[in-house]
Amino acid sequence: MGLSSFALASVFLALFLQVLPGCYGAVYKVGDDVGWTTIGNPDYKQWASSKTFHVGDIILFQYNAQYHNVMQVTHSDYKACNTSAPIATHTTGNDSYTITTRGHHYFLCGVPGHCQSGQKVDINVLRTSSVEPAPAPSPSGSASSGVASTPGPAPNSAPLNLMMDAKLWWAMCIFAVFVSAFA
Ligand SMILES: *[C@@H]1O[C@H](CO)[C@@H](O)[C@H](O)[C@H]1NC(C)=O
Ligand SMILES: *[C@@H]1O[C@H](CO)[C@@H](O)[C@H](O)[C@H]1NC(C)=O
Ligand SMILES: [Cu+2]
Repeated sequence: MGLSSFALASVFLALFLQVLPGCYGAVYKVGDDVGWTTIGNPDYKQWASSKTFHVGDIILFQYNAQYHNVMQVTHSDYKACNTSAPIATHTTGNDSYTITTRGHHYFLCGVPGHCQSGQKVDINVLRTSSVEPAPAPSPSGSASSGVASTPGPAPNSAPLNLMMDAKLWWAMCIFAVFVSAFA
């Protein structure tokens, strides 16, 4: 193929490599290696804050179903550890929850005392976040100088965010997955 079509193919390939990872949700196992438990009083607040959740990600709760369960609850029930009216209850010991909306998703263990002792987690998908697969390189160089040295809105994130919210994103995903099958 000619040089120009090679260049075009390269551009498309680069685009697909950017888009493709965002098409598949990441799987986050709550608590990582320790899982969903009260043993050792894992800090699930700290665990959640170490992650950046996106719509499409899967939250996996793995635990011994003899001793624990998973309840999705409202904010006030989360705060009060109130297990009387859960939105949903999971009891298999290997429960996956797919994030479909932005904002907070509150979970706790419904076994008496467990929520009070810290077995609760707030999965927060930031409303400002997108399913952007990778941060665009900052034109101003170092990340620490980022906001202050960049006049106006960040040049790359605004159009990307718009795109993520649109059906165009899914069209691109499907297209990228389709093309990657032949690449
Ligand atoms: C728990 O929630 C239920 C229903 O939402 C409510 O009636 C009850 O008073 C709550 N219990 C506590 C201890 O807050
Ligand atoms: C738990 O669920 C995940 C996701 O659904 C699955 O990939 C995994 O194989 C399951 N593990 C066990 C031990 O069942
Ligand atoms: Cu428990």
